Amino acid sequence: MNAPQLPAISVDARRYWQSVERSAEIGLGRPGGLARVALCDADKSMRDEFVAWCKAAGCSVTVDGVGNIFARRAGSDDSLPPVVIGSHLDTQVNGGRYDGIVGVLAGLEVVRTLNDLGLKTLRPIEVVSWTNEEGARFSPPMIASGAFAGVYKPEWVLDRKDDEGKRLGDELARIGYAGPAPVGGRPLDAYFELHIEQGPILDAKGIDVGVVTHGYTAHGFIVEVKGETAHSGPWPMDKRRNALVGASMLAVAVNDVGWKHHATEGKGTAARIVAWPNKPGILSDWAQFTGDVRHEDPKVAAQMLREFDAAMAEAAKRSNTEMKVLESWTWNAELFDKECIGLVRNTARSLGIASLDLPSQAGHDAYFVARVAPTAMIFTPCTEGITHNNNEHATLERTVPGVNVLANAVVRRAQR
Ligand code: HGY
Ligand code: MN
Ligand code: MN
Repeated sequence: MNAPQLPAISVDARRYWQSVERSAEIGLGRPGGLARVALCDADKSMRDEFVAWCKAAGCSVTVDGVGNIFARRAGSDDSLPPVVIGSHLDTQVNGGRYDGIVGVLAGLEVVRTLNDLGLKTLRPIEVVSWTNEEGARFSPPMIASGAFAGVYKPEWVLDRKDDEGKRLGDELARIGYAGPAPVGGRPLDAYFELHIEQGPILDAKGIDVGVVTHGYTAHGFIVEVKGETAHSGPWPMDKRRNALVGASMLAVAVNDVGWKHHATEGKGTAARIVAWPNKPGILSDWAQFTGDVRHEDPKVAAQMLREFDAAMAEAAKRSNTEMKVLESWTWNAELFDKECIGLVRNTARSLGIASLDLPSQAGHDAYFVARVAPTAMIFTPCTEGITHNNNEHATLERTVPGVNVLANAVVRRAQR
């Protein structure tokens, strides 16, 4: 069914970067950063802006039941499954202005460039912005791409609550993005995600394009700790059941597991502790601990999880509390598609753009989409790998080569 290959295309760098800079004005956080957490008012403003841009570029826009936004550019044979480009527009609480955003807006720029050139691809092209990739407000991360991939049920996603008890589904309705489209269950020809590397390698090596060959396996968990309130003063140490102490022991334990595997780039993260009553003068009888362990080798990641589980049993004993894993999630990306990876690598070569194969240590929506469609990722440099921090930095000059590789790889894929 192959259609004739189209000539190599170049995106409009200035226009692309203006869109990135406009996004950087919506949901300001600390100086230079963003705090555009999922489904807040700023996320609504950014969604509205993105939808307006897509419609102005002639796309039809649909929103699914968990707020994923799909902007579609028709193909000459519109019955064919689309080639999809995507990432996320929500940010961490102290987020940067590039994480996720450069990928969604790269997809929009591909559409705009094809419009400029009057080129029609055989297959439709869609640009997607996934809801709540970060998981900063609603846990777990990547929840909406997970629903699209059938990993989570939409009802379960809609019932997730934030720290104020607000329900994800209600917040979607409040901002006008509780969409009518079914969540997932439709074929995609392929999915490509451009994302900043969130590591130092490309920046340090002066290479502008990363070909992501695989992802680290991550095991995330939320542990509930139950104890007993008591007076901080008279209550004897040997009778104490302080849930805050139990959760703190878990924080140290996951950090120790990370250090134990540091030599092979293993990571152990203590991400969050909440406790009640968490007040002076009284011991806490409830706590929740969130963390994760990660490793490039799935077998070592599993070993790290076992080590954490053993430490949890020890911590429960030492703190005289009850501990239970409330929730857990696993990401890995050995599922990235060899043909799509090869297409990215060969496209870079044909454009004379140097590239480097490397793994992803951060989780991405592509990890879940890879379970339902051939998927590949393209990394672009971020300065010193700084990310999830308002000092996250990227440049037009070192990002646009990746956008051109994306554009040409997608067009080639959309012609077959
Ligand atoms: O946690 C992660 O790696 C992703 O950024 N949510
Ligand atoms: Mn991201
Ligand atoms: Mn992120």
